[in-house]
Amino acid sequence: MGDDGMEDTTGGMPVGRRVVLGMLGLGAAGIVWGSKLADAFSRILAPVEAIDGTGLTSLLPAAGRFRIYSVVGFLPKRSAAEYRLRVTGLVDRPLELTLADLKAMAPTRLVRDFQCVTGWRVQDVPWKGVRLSDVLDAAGVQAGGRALSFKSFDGVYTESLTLGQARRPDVLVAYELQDKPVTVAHGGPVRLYVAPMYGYKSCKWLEEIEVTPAVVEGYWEERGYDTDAWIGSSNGRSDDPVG
Ligand SMILES: Nc1nc2c(c(=O)[nH]1)N[C@H]1C(S)=C(S)[C@@H](COP(=O)(O)O)O[C@H]1N2
Ligand SMILES: [Mo]
Repeated sequence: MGDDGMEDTTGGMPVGRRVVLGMLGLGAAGIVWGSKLADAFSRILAPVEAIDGTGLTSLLPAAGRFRIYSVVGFLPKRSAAEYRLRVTGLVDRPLELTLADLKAMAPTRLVRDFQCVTGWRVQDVPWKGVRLSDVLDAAGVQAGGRALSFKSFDGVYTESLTLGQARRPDVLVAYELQDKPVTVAHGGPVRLYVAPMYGYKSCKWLEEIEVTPAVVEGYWEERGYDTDAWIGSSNGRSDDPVG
């Protein structure tokens, strides 16, 4: 199967997973598709979903697996070798971290669901990376710092967290997804993973973390989505919480 297909979320039990998906009535399509085909389908849909304000595309039969989102309508690429993560703003030591620098820091692996605010959820996804709080400690947050502004190297997407939210142990600067390097489609080489919040907080293609004196609203917040995007208690939704 492909690099972000169902089998990757099963922990080595693809058949059991398929049976469960079938019993949940998620549709034959999700079972029969090879993930290559499903991935291609997701890629074709990505630009459509990205501009779909109605959420209608989420009715298409791809439940239980990731859809690939990019608000710019393409997938920005940066190689592992050229990748840098900058930590800027109200910090004692501005940082420019390579992927090797990140991997040299204490790793954390979490297995948590991923839930998009449009309704789809992928269960038990393994994530690995560095705790955002460790990155912040390396830079040294100054007294006036209250929040973080995240920027993507797609050139458009931004996100935010308060410092309190960012320091949770289930918020990662992630370089592995499903126990493999985060693919380009999923926001690699490095993306954010904010376990307890809706997927839009998990900024893909992460290139800068700026420590700010107050929350700076991100791309989707400017378009009406909640800034404190707790799964199950924001955006008018009642999904099961994660974390
Ligand atoms: N840079 C960037 N990050 C992003 C997005 C995006 O369009 N661009 N979409 C967000 C939304 S709404 C979701 S649900 C997840 C989807 O992650 P995936 O594309 O790996 O499935 O990424 C989030 N991070
Ligand atoms: Mo989303």
